[in-house]
Amino acid sequence: MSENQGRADAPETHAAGPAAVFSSMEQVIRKAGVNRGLRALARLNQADGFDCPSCAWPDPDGHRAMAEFCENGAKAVASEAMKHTIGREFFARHSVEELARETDAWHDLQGRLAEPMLRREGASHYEPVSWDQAFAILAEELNALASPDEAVFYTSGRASNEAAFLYQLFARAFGTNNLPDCSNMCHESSGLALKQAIGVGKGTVMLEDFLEADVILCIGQNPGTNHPRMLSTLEAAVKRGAKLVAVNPLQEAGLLGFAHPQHVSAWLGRSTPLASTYLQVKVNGDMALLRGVAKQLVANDAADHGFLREHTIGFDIYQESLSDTGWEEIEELSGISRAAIAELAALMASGDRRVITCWAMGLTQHRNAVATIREVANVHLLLGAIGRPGAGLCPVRGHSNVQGDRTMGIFERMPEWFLAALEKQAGVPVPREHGFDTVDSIRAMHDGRAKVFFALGGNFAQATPDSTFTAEALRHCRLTCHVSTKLNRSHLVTGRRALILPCLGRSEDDRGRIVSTENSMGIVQSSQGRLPPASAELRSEIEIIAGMAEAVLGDRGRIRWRWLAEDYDRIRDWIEAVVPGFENYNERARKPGGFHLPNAARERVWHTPGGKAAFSDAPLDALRVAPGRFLLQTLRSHDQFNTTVYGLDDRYRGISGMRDIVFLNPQDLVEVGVKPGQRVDLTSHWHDGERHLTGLRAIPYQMPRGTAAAYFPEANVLVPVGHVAEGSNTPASKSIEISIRPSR
Ligand SMILES: Nc1nc2c(c(=O)[nH]1)N[C@H]1C(S)=C(S)[C@@H](COP(=O)(O)OP(=O)(O)OC[C@H]3O[C@@H](n4cnc5c(=O)[nH]c(N)nc54)[C@H](O)[C@@H]3O)O[C@H]1N2
Ligand SMILES: Nc1nc2c(c(=O)[nH]1)N[C@H]1C(S)=C(S)[C@@H](COP(=O)(O)OP(=O)(O)OC[C@H]3O[C@@H](n4cnc5c(=O)[nH]c(N)nc54)[C@H](O)[C@@H]3O)O[C@H]1N2
Ligand SMILES: [Mo]
Repeated sequence: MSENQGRADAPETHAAGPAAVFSSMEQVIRKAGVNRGLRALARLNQADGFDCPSCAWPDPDGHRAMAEFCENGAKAVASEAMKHTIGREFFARHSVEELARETDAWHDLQGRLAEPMLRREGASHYEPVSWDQAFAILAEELNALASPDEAVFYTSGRASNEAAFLYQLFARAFGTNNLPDCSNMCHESSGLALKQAIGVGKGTVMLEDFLEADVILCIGQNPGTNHPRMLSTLEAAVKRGAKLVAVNPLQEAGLLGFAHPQHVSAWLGRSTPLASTYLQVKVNGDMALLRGVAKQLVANDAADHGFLREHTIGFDIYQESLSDTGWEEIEELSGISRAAIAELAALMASGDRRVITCWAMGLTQHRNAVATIREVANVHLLLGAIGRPGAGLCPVRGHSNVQGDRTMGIFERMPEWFLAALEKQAGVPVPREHGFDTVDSIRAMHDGRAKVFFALGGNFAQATPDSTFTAEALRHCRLTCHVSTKLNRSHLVTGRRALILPCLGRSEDDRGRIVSTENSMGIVQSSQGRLPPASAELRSEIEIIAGMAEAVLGDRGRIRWRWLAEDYDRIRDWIEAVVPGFENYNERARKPGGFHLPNAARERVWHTPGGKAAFSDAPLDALRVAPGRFLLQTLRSHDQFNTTVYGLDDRYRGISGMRDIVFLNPQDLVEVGVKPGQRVDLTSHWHDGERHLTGLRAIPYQMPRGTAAAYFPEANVLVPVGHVAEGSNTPASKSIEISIRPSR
């Protein structure tokens, strides 16, 4: 099918292979140039190089291949290492209004931000501003607030540990815990569910566990696109005899098979089949599926009774809720047959029960996300599949340092022990009242309770729910300020005044200094950029935070910001003094391969209120939509990193040259009354009203009836700001009730 530009062909049946290599090299050379691009790739994820800015999947401990990166890591580096820069001439040529009319892909192509820019009140264009003037404006606006709580300090997950620590220290020394971050929209539900269930908000497995697992579940995750390096791990596990079970409404190529781009066989057209079982669950049907698995495990008397007795609480009540749940309900809500569920339960209980469950946004972005992830934990507790080799829980993080940022205190609700330790180390009072998370921040800006918005990275205007409402919120601010590497929409949806502060990217030389990051499995490693900076005006994030802190706080608090920022070892010494697990930080961060942070649950020590791992007996439910309506999930294409759109292809799903599409079951197309490729209008429904997205092309795809899928961030206009996961306040970006009709 094709219309104007854009084509939909049959989806692929495996991921990577030679096409992945061609696609990444093309991007690298076109954007960064042969020299700069290949130099960057040579240092990517090497022990003495820089941490890949794409995903948070860990690097192999021992041998590293010469090219330890994937297609999408290469695209991320190409985008960051671009040789083109945009400064005063660019912004003089284009008004803010003009720039706002361009697409996200166009923004990314313009090049690296080169110098600090200011949009004055009422001005149509940005103009250059000196760093000192920029800091003075921040000081003027922040110090004019009636309360420090009228400021919001957002973080995206690329900030290094050192930058993140200094940043939260500044926000708290200034007097607020308003530290929302991208995690609030991402794995917040996992963090909360795991904290409740096992006492730590992180996963419990290491890379080596994948080499011992018998069964690996991959639920609500598309690793072929979003964690491509994970495919080599899965391939090795499957070749060794482990079974991979995929749970996903869509058949994703990266779960079906893999052709390792560094192996000759892939170039000969051979791939390794991956998932041996593929359960096309209904959107939001996972809790029912997992409860069905648990019910069957108990019926088979397959529970690990020794583990239950010694390590868990709440099993009795949970067992009652299992018997109270009927198979009909389980089948109806999950869309999976009882027989298939029984088979999965038998597989998981076979042999030594070395089971790993991996998951990502397909579980975290639903109203009942926390309950669903606790159901994952329930199943693992039943099997005793946690805290032993080859078994455990594996939330697969998104941004490369999102986990580290949280460890560093980027969180609106840090626990008392952290705040007390920070206060002691810094010698300044630290506020205790909880701050705003992402959704709260949007509301607070919208209704005037927050007036200054500052972002360390990210693209708040585009990543958040209800783009129209969020844009209004940002426009209500007195000042919006972004520390960024690339132009994005958040620079164009401004408060009364706006600043863009351009910073070094991870691939660039920061006068020889190193920073560090924590990956998805709790390994802390150093990262050192080597490329010459894209512009001489760029500063490191740490220098920018210190410059702002000095201007805003002056002598208040007596923290020597500049002294800390001069030598990052000093910041690491402070981190060591505040955060447990960072003993000899400076020395250990410099060791090749870094070091592991302690993880009590991995040792079967449970830091929960009851001192044991806890079952959850949350009532079983799934989002049901009104008759004739659809459940829409928003997902990533293969050619984007979150809001950064590299291109218009979604190769594995057979899509080229378009993003304005909605995937539907072929029979549902008939029901809506449209042909493949015909335009439809979507309306989302929530009790606060309706939102619209018009003119999407309907693309038939093998997926459960009644469900739909469209791309993030274009479909964010449809996500209601108030429809969030209970407990974690994460926007339910995968559970949007919509109606569909042919465009007129
Ligand atoms: N190249 C690249 N890499 C990335 C990113 C990127 O944008 N591009 N983003 C990074 C970030 S921040 C993150 S958080 C991760 C995101 O990684 P993913 O979570 O893999 O990203 P999504 O595209 O949101 O995919 C969600 C998957 O969940 C499935 N799904 C949706 N709803 C349900 C459901 O109800 N049940 C189940 N079982 N499945 C469901 C979708 O079909 C899809 O396969 O990737 C990180 N890595
Ligand atoms: N509908 C819907 N919405 C979603 C999601 C979804 O699945 N569906 N996913 C959610 C998820 S999982 C996440 S994590 C969020 C992501 O939300 P964000 O983290 O806010 O968004 P990104 O697109 O990752 O941010 C990209 C911008 O970061 C800047 N940047 C890149 N590298 C650096 C750097 O090294 N330093 C600095 N200072 N800036 C840098 C660039 O200017 C770039 O434009 O979006 C969420 N929103
Ligand atoms: Mo994320």
